[in-house]
Amino acid sequence: MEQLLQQIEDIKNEITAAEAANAAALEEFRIKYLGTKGLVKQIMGEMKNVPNEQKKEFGQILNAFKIVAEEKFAALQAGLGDSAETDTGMDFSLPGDPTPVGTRHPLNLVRNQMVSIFKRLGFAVAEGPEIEDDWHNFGAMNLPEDHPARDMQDTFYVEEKTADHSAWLLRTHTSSTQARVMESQKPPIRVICPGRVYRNETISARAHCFFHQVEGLYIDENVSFADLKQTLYFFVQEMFGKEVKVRFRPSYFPFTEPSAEMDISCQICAGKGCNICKHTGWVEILGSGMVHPKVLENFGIDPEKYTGFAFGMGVERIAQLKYQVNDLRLYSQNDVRFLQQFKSV
Ligand code: 2U9
Repeated sequence: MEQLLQQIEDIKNEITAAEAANAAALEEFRIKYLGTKGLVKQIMGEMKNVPNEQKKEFGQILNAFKIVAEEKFAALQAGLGDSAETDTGMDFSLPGDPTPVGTRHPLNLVRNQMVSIFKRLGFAVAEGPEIEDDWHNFGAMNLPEDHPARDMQDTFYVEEKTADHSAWLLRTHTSSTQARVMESQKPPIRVICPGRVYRNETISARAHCFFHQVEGLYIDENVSFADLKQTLYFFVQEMFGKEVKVRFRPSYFPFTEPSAEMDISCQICAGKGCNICKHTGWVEILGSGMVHPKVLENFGIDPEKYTGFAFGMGVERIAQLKYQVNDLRLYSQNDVRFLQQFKSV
């Protein structure tokens, strides 16, 4: 006990005599005496060795000791002045430059939401290459050799067509990825393919040379058009809310038969009529249909045994309806005034 009191007295004297010419010396003082492994903490730790009847008295001595160290630190700090300027001439007390926090791109937000809805229905997610060959993009999808979509005016070709009609191109839909899934898997197949696709269009508010799709494919025994309708109805209810109404219109795609386009009640005017729905109360959001038997045959799948449905939709279109984005160019201009609006989404 005697020895401990003498030690405290010595340290107190050391503290009283201490000086700090700069911020570094001040920090050294703090670490030596007040830090988590500092002398004040060390001495405090001796409390457990003090006999019970002396604990009260020793506690008071310890407290006074701690206050001496703290007050000296405050005095040294005050002595250095407000700026806490160091030898390096840098003022660490100045507030830092704010780092702007980025936001998720609206197309990523909507794509993620779409993917998560279909995942809940048991769809797997597949991604594939953006540079494709003629077969996976067109041939396998039952697009005839003279189909206008294959025209240079509609498709970006990376390489000229060769004599055997093979060519490299930028995929015009993500169906090419579904083709790759069908090549490597046997039914049942339940997959969605999100991704960027390219079309040779003049850029305007309503058209762009690239956009994003989510396509879906479900092949199994006894898959019916009723399954297609219910799946897509579930999707729009999750995406736009339970109040949404749907209608199907007959359509034509080379890769599906029968084919249908789906409209939903206009989310902007709740079906009353506005510019977005051209005063019809309905807006088209996707194309769909039963997979054409020829497409199944292309992958060695027996159309007598298996049936399937497929659908495709544009992510930009869904985002437009959800967030009222009326110019496609906004998605790729990287204007922070546009992007920051999706901060809290
Ligand atoms: C396989 C078989 C069939 C995918 C489908 C559509 C209908 C469709 C468009 C919607 C708007 C493209 O983004 S968009 O311009 N898509 O209308 N897509 S059925 O059909 C498939 C896919 C894969 C093996």
